[in-house]
Formats: sequence, structure tokens, C-alpha cells
Amino acid sequence: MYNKEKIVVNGFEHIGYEPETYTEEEMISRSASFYNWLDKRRSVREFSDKPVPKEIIENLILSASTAPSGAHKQPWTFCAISNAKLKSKIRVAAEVEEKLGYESRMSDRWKKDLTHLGTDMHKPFIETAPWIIVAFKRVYEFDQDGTKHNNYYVNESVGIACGMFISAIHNAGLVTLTHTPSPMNFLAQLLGRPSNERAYILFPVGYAKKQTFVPKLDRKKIEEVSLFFE
Ligand code: IYR
Repeated sequence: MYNKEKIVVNGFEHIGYEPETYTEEEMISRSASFYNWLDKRRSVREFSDKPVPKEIIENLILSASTAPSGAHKQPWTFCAISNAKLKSKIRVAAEVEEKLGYESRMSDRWKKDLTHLGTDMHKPFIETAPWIIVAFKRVYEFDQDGTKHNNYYVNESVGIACGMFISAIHNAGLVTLTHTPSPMNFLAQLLGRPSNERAYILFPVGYAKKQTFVPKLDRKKIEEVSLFFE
């Protein structure tokens, strides 16, 4: 991956990097099997309470944290919660927001768009899943003298990291759901996060409940999601 060669750019060391390479045939086969494997991932809403070792969660977070980010600021914090009392508090607070959402905040059109998913205000998975991971975006940082500096492309950076997190979860043989109770500021309060951090996505992580069901969904075809200019 890295070789011994070094150069200096603007006073900073750059190291030789050798990307992994494959034959075209291997690339076709690898890209197809990666797609087929990724296509097996589904968002799951019913979890088993079977414990998942902390080491796996650490590896998933480290994988997410390899994401590219604006000026390499890595503007994210992943809070991993397995504490039952804290998970209960989070569930109660999330359901307060979701109740308001389903009863008054969400438009009829929005609720109609969700009917095929079968969601409602009840979020038992927040207590059942062995881990709840909340991704926070870090909007700004403070330097040594206390000056505030905005981070760059924060939503893009954290969005990419969360996508990589989801793929890492699938790779580990676990399941998740991108849950975004709205508004999410109760999460920063319950987890004592500083003022520069905003909750971005809540991920229950664990094993799927035995005999769970997911909506029968089709994904868009290549023609519907792409245009080629050759
Ligand atoms: N946050 C709510 C509603 C919801 C919204 C969207 I957009 C979804 O794709 C699914 C659910 C909930 O979690 O139930």
C-alpha cells in the first residue's frame, strides 16, 4: 500500500502510495460480486437482543472513519450505547418526537409515502438492539486559543462516513436502520455532547430478529439512476 518513497509538499511529508490493482477481468468480476453482495443489504426494524462484542462496533466505527472528509477534518463523533437505561431514555425521547411527527408534523402526503414501509411512532428497536450508534456531525472546532473554525462539507463528509458505516455493518453480518427522529436535539442533550455537535443519524445495530419481514422493494434500474456521456 505505502512504499518507502517520500516527497515534501508545502513542508508536509507525502508518502508513496500503491493502489491495489487487478486485471480487467478481475475488476469486472469483483465489481459485480460487490454489487450483488451490497444489494442483499436491507434496512431492518426488528432486532434480536443477542449481544454484539464491543470490538466489532469499534471496527465498524474505524471503518466509517476512513471516509474522505473536507480538509481531512473527520468532522464526526460516533456515540455507541449499550447501556440499557440510556437506551430506554433515548427510546422514550425519540417516541415523543415521533408521536408529534406522525400526529401533526408530517404531511398527509409524507405519511402516504411511508405506508408501504409499515412504520409508525413506536420504536422498540431502540431498546432491543444491543447497540445504538448515534453519528454526530461536528459543525465547527475550537483551536488552542478558543477561536471557532467551521468545518468544511460537513454533511457530505458525515453522509459518506455513514454510508461506509452501513456497508461495514453489512459486511460484519449485522443489520441496521437509518433512523432520524426529528428534531434530534434530544440526543445531544442525553449524551452530553458539546455545542459544536449535532445528531445526524441514529443506527440501531445488531442481529435481525428471527423470522423478520421487510417490505418487498425494487431498486431503480441502471437507466433510471444514470446517464452515460461517451
Ligand atoms: N422518522 C419517522 C418517519 C420516517 C420517515 C422516513 I423519510 C422514512 O423513510 C421512514 C420513517 C420514523 O422513523 O418512523
